[in-house]
Amino acid sequence: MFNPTAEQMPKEALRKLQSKRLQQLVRRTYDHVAFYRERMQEKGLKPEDIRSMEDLAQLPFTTKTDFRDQYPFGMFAAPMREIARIHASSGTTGKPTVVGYTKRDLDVWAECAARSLGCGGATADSIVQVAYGYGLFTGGLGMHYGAEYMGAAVVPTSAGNTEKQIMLMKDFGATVLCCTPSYALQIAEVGMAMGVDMMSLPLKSGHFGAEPWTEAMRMRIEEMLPLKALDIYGLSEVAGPGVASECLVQNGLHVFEDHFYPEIIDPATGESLPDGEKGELVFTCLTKEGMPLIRYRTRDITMLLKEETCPCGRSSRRIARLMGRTDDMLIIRGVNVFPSQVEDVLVRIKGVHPQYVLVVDRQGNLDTMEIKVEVTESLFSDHVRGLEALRADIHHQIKTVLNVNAKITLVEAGSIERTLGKATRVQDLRRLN
Ligand code: DLL
Repeated sequence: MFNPTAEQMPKEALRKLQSKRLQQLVRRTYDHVAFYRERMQEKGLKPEDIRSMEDLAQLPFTTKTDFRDQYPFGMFAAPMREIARIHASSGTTGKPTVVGYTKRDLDVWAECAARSLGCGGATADSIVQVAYGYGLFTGGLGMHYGAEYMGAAVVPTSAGNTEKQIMLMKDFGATVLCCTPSYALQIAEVGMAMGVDMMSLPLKSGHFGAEPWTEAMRMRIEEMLPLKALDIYGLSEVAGPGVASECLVQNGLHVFEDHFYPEIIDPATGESLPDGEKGELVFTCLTKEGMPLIRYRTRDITMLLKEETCPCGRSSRRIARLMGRTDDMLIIRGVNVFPSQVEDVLVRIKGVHPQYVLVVDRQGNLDTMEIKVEVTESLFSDHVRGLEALRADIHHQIKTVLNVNAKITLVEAGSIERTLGKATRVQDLRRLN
């Protein structure tokens, strides 16, 4: 464990620390960010009204739209001379979300990324290959500084150049791999095609995140690479990777809640939901200086696991694997579908590669969904009957599990475009019409 004092802190001490930090946060934002001051004034709140975590619910939420309205630096609480780095998350439409970190924020983030690596057993002896993209995206630099903070040796390959990536992984003896789960799968596939015995590499843990993935995908990755595939979560606005991480127990992600305080709310009403109920994840950044956040609505869907101690000894609360985002949810003829649910069905079917695209369209007034999915080469070169049976099986399983009548198109292995970062799983043509 990288920081046992913080990671095993008794609940009561943690609660006290959080309350103290919340008071400081509210004071700081009230004094330095006009946006927060106005919001608090609208509710008739003064910083001294917030004395403990029990008072948090009185504070208003912050949304992605608020960020856009304050573009680029309106949410910063520190002057530019104290801002040490700026990241931006790729808005698919319009302006990106801009985040500023002070030197101390970067240290906290690196420490939390180091805790995440420690969750998989990494130590100063580890060789950490960082195959997340470096740049405005927080994945590369986040894990890079986390590994350095831990004292491990970092191999900053970034994403891409996959064959060289595999050669270096083998020659340098990387023990830890950090990348998106879809890219981990691609590394495994390319390695096999190159004739590298991937299962004989000295890899021990993989820290995969930045996009939704499933238990079934974890099984696939662990069959192809000799590592424990662990889920890591983060978002630029809060800190990049290292807001929460799975440990080797592989049952939920520990939230580093001495810095990032989680809540789950009903996305429709904003009401707080009890542990064990699925809803939207909300974060309050208790210690951030550059761009503090109060009750930030992430749009990510998960739940806080019912409190029970984790065998790993960490005391912090855990969130379940993320299902997707409220804005990823497709509504097909009135049925709610997350791409991760489709993945979960596909990955379990023999002969299917977990590479797929969902094409959603509208014919007349009716929504249609086509699932294009890759199948193994041998099946493709087989006679047509094998393919027909597979197509019928996928159709049946999607209908049974998701209650959606989807058109299934089987395509050759390798024909769906690979991305180096976050995979693009949906083409929603309805938005173009
Ligand atoms: O994706 C930070 C990150 C980098 C996390 C590397 C983990 C590993 P953004 O680009 O700002 O930051 O995107 C944040 O990605 O709100 C989620 O919707 C999604 N996301 C991140 N991690 C996971 C995960 C980084 N483990 C957005 N499972 C978040 C599912 C994830 N979705």
